[in-house]
Amino acid sequence: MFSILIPVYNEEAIIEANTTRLAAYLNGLEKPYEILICSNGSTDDTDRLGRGLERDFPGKVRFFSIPKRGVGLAFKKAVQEAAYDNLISIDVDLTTDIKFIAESLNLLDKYDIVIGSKKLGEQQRSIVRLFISTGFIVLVKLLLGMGFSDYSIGTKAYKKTVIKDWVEKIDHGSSYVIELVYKAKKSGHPIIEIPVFCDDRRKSRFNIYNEIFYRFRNLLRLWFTVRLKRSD
Ligand SMILES: Nc1nc2c(ncn2[C@@H]2O[C@H](COP(=O)(O)OP(=O)(O)OP(=O)(O)O)[C@@H](O)[C@H]2O)c(=O)[nH]1
Ligand SMILES: [Mg+2]
Repeated sequence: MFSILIPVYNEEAIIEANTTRLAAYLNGLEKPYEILICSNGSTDDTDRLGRGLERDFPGKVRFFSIPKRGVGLAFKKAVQEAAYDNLISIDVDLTTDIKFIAESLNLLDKYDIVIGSKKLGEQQRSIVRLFISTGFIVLVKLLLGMGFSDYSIGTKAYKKTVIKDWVEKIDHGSSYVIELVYKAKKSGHPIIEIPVFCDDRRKSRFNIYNEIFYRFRNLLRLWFTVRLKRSD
């Protein structure tokens, strides 16, 4: 039993076809599931199409649209609404191999977080994005001593019972992944990282410069909080 969590923002071009493809794959796994799609008030036709998907896949697809911007808020809403303990987060572009879903589902029997890592697998992404994510991974290692190699929002799996209290306090943007992984690691929860294969050459929904500034600021904030606690 599992819940698939998908944040969407202005995805009218792909939301229908990709949700349909995903549902076909999930039906093949022969386990109860639900797909929770959450938009932050998209300005294109995403919300209308999302509600249509709810009607087309009754009991399987649920769609939410929340007015406040921020992918972290969409994640929080989906976690609060999820019916199952196994949560798997993926991007709607399905640019990362969806086999991650079956693999992570098995691993959630033993682990509380499964990190799908593009760096351990293979990735076709722009040089700029590769460079920025590598820089971020190095900084996380330096500042927090945490050596995982993918903190993007997609292809991550979580036990809801483990993260649900922390999720109430996560930030509004994409930094929630690092916050949750850090808290889980610090409290001794088993975490595993596995390779994923990604071919993502479309333009990102995130503004790359805002994202760099935002992620760096939040990483420093987390580092600072950790240091303050250590010197208590
Ligand atoms: N709800 C919501 N979803 C968002 C927002 N921004 C992006 N998304 C969704 O987040 C997912 C990932 O977005 P992408 O544009 O594919 O991100 P990416 O740059 O390829 O991601 P990386 O793997 O980090 O390189 C997609 O399903 C987007 O629709 C947002 O502000 N709110
Ligand atoms: Mg993408």
